[in-house]
Amino acid sequence: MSITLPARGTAHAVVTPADGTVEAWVAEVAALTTPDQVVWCDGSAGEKQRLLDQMVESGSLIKLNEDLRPGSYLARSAPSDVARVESRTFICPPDQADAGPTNNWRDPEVMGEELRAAFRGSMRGRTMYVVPFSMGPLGGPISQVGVEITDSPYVVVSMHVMTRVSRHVLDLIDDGAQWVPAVHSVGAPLADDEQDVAWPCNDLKYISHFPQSREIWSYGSGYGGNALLGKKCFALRIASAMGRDEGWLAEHMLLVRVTAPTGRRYHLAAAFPSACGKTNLAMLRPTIPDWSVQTLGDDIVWMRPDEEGALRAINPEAGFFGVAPGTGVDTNPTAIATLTHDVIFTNVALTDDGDVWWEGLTPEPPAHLIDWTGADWTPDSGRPAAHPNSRFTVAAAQCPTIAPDWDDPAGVPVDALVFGGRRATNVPLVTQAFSWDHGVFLGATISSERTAAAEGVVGELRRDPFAMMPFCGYAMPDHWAHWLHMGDVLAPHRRPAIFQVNWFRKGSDGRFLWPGFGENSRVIAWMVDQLDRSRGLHPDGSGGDEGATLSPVGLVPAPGALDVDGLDLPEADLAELLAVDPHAWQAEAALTAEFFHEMGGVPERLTRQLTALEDRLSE
Ligand code: GTP
Ligand code: SPV
Ligand code: MN
Repeated sequence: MSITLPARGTAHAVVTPADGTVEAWVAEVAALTTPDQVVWCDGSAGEKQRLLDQMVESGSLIKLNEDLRPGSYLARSAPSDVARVESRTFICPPDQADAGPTNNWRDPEVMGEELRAAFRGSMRGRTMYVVPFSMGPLGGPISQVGVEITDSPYVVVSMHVMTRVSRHVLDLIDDGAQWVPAVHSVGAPLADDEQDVAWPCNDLKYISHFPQSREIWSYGSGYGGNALLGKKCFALRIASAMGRDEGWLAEHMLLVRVTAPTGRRYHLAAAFPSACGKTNLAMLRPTIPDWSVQTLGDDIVWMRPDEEGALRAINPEAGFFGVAPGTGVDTNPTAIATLTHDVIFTNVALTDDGDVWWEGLTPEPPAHLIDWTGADWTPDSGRPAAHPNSRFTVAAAQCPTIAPDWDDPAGVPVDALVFGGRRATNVPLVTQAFSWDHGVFLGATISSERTAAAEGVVGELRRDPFAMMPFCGYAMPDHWAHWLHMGDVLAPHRRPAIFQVNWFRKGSDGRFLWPGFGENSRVIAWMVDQLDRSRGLHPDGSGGDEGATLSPVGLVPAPGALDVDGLDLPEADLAELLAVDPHAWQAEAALTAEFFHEMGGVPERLTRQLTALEDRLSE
């Protein structure tokens, strides 16, 4: 039997298994954390149901009304454990420079020591579950496998939905597949006869990543990206470092297939910061006739150059962990249709008839609810009934717009890459990059208003390059260099076009200028039109740029090129949506110069892009 150690033979960070086997590693983790029992999971429906029933029994899940929301459950977290904790997220390569200027770095040996102390006895009184999982279809050429150890049954059932949990993963590892060991504990050991709480967690938290040994150790939180370790920890932070080493990309992106009225298909991968509309765009229902969108993924994309020099993409996840508030029939009817059965809701409100509610689900709130904290709520309570970062966990397969081939291991060829953020000012509704390098510059300089998906002041503007600020497992400027390099590897005629969008621009009166949601299909249609032109496929027979006009920040739709037919959009609003104010942009460019300076080590190809922008602005 041939077995490879997770990181090409690198020493483990926290425990040292006798050999490279999963069994030895599990034994070491059990010796450290001292659970009552160890259960190896198989990913079966029976296993999931047993755990769900057990959690209902113990009071950590509420079973929803079987007639209204079959197979569905509500979890309420501790009020201190409601989102990712970036301040306690650590990237621990041996050399601090590899973590870069934006990550919290700790020396791996020091972190190993701290983690050993935290995890010692941390599973006492609990069951330790061993969850073998695949990110991407099992055994696929772009897929990767891992094993999560957790003492949280909520995490196990969530992993069932979000990843492919299977014993076959262990066979792949036996056959030599590289694998990511991931250890999670809620950090709440139980003394003899101590009664458990509904949502155990610890005020002390560690979300620690070891890119060199490709290990993850997470302590103290049971929530989302902190605890479902296949998601942000593996599929973004560890995978981005793998991608740097192995020549691929792991990105915070949605993935869709757009079919135009011509019948031609286009694949778009789009990066937006957390809670900025990836799920909405992934499930877009076009408002313009004869266009359709199929969903491939809503949060993470892995992309690799193929033999033809195209960029092939998969969604490594198997489910959606989506933001509930703001999801309603008007904004995302597809999500509403996805959520009719077999959903785990976390931190939404409970209705009197045993169903769920959140702000934005219906225009009028019910007269009475139990809010996400378990307290009585009425519309005049003066606080939201659902937590702003409340979420649903649901299988991708039950989304009505899921592409029939969404789990094809070979993935899809990407035609366009899109970067976006939440910007009330300056950033136009849509722009196209002049070149790959300019597109990488757009990605590198995204800034966005903070949302409730992580701790921090909501609304505050922050840089979020590639929407990866919280998720890049290595130095951000190196990530940009890697993107530049990937562009060089791709065949010029297969290299995706790059766009930037902003659905969130506001008028001076504070309202959104763009209707958004399904109407975003109009912007997609313009992008597709641009792709057709560049490929000589446009009906007017030209490969020219009649669809676009030059602005200092990129190509913007030419007058009349963006289809706004039937939209109640005043001419002035459209102008404002596409406007580029040179003075405001000079200030943006100055901030970008400052940002690049703070980052240090910015690739010269990007500083040249900044200079070119400054030149265009002063023309
Ligand atoms: P993560 O799962 O946190 O990575 O985020 P996400 O990008 O998938 O977030 P999601 O799609 O759930 O974004 C939800 C928020 O974006 C809600 O507040 C929506 O109302 C808002 N949103 C999404 N699309 C649009 C849009 O086109 N216009 C406007 N104004 N808001 C939008
Ligand atoms: C995000 O915050 O970008 C999410 C949710 O997708 S979590 O998985 O909790 O990170
Ligand atoms: Mn996300």
